Amino acid sequence: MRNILMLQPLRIYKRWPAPEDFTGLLGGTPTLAFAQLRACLKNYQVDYMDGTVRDYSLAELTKRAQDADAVLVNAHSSVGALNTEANVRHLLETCPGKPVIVGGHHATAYDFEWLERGVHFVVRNEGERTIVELLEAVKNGGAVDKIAGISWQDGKRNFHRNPPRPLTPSLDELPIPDWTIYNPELYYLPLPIPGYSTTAETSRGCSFSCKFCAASEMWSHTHRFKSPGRVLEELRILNTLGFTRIWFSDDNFGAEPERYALIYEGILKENLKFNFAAFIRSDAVVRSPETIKLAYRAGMRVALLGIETQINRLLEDYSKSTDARTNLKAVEILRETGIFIGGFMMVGYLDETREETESTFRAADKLTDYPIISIFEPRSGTRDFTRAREKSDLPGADMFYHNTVKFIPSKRHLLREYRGFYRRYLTHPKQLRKFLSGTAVEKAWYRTLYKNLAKSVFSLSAAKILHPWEMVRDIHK
Ligand code: B12
Repeated sequence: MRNILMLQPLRIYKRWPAPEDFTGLLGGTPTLAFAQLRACLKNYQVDYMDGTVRDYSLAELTKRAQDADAVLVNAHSSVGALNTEANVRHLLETCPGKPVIVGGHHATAYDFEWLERGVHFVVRNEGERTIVELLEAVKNGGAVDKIAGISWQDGKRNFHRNPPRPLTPSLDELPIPDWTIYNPELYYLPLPIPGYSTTAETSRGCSFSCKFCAASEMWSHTHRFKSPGRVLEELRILNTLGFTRIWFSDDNFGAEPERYALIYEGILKENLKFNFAAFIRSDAVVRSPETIKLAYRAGMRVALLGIETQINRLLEDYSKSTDARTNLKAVEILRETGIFIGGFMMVGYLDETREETESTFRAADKLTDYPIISIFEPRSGTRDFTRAREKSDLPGADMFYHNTVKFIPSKRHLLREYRGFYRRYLTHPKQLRKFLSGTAVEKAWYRTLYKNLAKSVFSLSAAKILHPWEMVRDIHK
């Protein structure tokens, strides 16, 4: 076995008039997972397809899967699960017997559900060492029952969950991701610097325990950092390859300001050229305003700030370990520094009142340069999933799928308000001003947003018009 197909599933189901994946409106970034896994699998020929940034036909998927000895599929989220499943079914039908291996956040949370849907192996949690052992075993027809971190089915369709694999103690031990598997022309981040866009990572996990967060569960609430030297080594390679716009995948970027100050100083000293966006907590911003200023000089242009709400009762209920005052302070610091705030906000939390929801919509408008509002969804594995299930307040039995149209029953009415908010927001003259004559980041951000929104709205098909807002099958051939 020498050839592998790495697959970011095709969008067989699409939604209209707005796409199901709102973040996708702001450009395209690859998952880092495949660059990282590819670096561990140097002895294999790797083909890569990313259905989030290109429309491939199913015939092309069949052909490329048939040419491979195994197919590795990224199962990322409940929102993407329907597409991922459609891809998997297609592979199983057109390439019988070909090993189909899924991994990622969603696959980890729903391993047996994926086995039920026919995949042969699920790689849970961290994939680097597991995939090497698994492919070796598959190649040699060896036993898989001792491979830590996989779930699998035997010939009689009995499902097995092997013990978990301990996390790699130091991220510096991982090979440098191989970004050359991505066609850089296909990706785009709305940042003003010229050059290619991609994803990189300085740390993995988060030691906080927000009740709604599935990501920190994935890494058992640990937070591991790459050393500043290692991060700089990766950044040097990225610049050499022409990548200048970086989306850091870290769930809690900048958590230890001293460490990040060394990275920013290194970027400046070595004259590396970047603009970057990162997910950052308010308390990390407030802890060291000086480091934020340094971050700006090193290229931080967008902070994806986890504000959620300005209601302290709710912040406490989430176990967010921060408060409204810290959020406000963080916004002040970022604004003063000139960093664009993509503010993550959440409405529709379990027992949130209407007044609280309205206040969060108002705060979203006030505290962010662009509000990224989610209607609360209880994700499997989180404490909130258990809470919602106890109250029978789940939109779907197990949340394997989530279509961003159906929310928890007690908050279904919010969808109208949510759409109304964005309709008003996106047509408000102040946004149009940013689009036409804002700062360089504002222009890049709003132009990308409006262009992609228009593309989505005009991607009409009979099925979409008949079932607006639902996921409809879009490509068949
Ligand atoms: C980049 C990114 C995106 C990009 C690109 C996604 C893509 N093309 O895959 C975009 C912007 C498109 C995106 C969109 C969304 N995303 Co996103 N995204 C991320 C982000 C920030 C980084 C992913 C990454 O590169 N991580 C770094 C790599 C190294 O880690 P990893 O992905 O976990 O991969 C490791 C293992 O999981 C495993 N692995 C992963 N895949 C595979 C596959 C195989 C075969 C194997 C063997 C192993 C394996 O091995 C890797 C190395 O150990 C993560 C947050 C995060 N920190 O991971 C969220 C995250 C994955 N996204 C999330 C969500 C919810 C979404 C959206 C639903 C958001 C929205 N409401 O619009 C959409 C859904 C898109 C869709 N249609 O599915 C959640 C998923 C949570 C969950 N359990 O459901 C996360 C965890 C963010 C969060 N904190 O909530 N996303």
